[in-house]
Amino acid sequence: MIKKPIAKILALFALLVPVIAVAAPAHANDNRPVVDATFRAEFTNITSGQYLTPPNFAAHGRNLDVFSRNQPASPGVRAVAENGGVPILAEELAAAVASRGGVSGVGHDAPIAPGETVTFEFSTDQARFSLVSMIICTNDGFVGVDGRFLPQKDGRTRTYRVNDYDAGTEVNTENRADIVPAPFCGADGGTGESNPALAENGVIKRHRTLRGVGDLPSSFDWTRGQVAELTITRVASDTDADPGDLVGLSLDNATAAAASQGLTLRVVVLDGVLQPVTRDLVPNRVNVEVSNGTVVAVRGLG
Ligand SMILES: [Ca+2]
Ligand SMILES: [Ca+2]
Repeated sequence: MIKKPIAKILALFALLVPVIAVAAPAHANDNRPVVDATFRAEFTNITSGQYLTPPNFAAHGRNLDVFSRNQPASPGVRAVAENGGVPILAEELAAAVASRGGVSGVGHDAPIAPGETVTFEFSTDQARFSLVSMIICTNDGFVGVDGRFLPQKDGRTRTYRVNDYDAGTEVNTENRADIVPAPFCGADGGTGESNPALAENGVIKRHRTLRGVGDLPSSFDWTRGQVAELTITRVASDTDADPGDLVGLSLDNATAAAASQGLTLRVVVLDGVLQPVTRDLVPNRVNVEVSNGTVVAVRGLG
């Protein structure tokens, strides 16, 4: 029972190798992963009185968790939430996506005023998106998107729920002296450093908005859950490859067609039998099901 599929796989490789070897040089400069797509994000501050830090964002896979409710904030998320430390989180996310895949960045170059919308673009072959932006005139409040899915088809736009969170790292004194020294948080005072005496040692929770316990004016308060809006549009795939076109082709022709799009082909189901495959992820590999020598289904990329 086992010998037959292996023999077929070996035969398949014998079939694949010459075709790919011939086709590869023609695409030496076109080896971008086919699933790379360009996305445009629009991020709007919908408060009446709060500025937001330029949004730190990452597009990533399930192997990266930027933050999670009921979990402690990472050092980078803490730095943003307490002190507007955008570069610190940017460095943390850049290191994370460098080792785990994806792309990260900062969506703007200045604080985002009430009512202002900023637009930024990124390209990625990853499926998920996270964002962190400080509600600046708070102790450790931020808004965030936690690993939500990006639109999967070109032209599609998704609207995201952007929740307000308390990072759980600084006690909410709501005093000007403990808030960052941004002019829009009040003319005098403030600090850009974390005060150990105010360490909260908690976990990320939904923010309860301002409760009026300090000297911050109520003009900085907001309606719970109403801080920012985010939409992301999948503008276009970065190649014109369409793996769906392989269905109906003979294995030979499908292999050649895939190669012409910079893809390699891997048979994961052969005549109804699941094939043993490695679990590595190759962005420009298309996995197909083959029956009687013909591609009958595309089982995804990777
Ligand atoms: Ca998470
Ligand atoms: Ca807090």
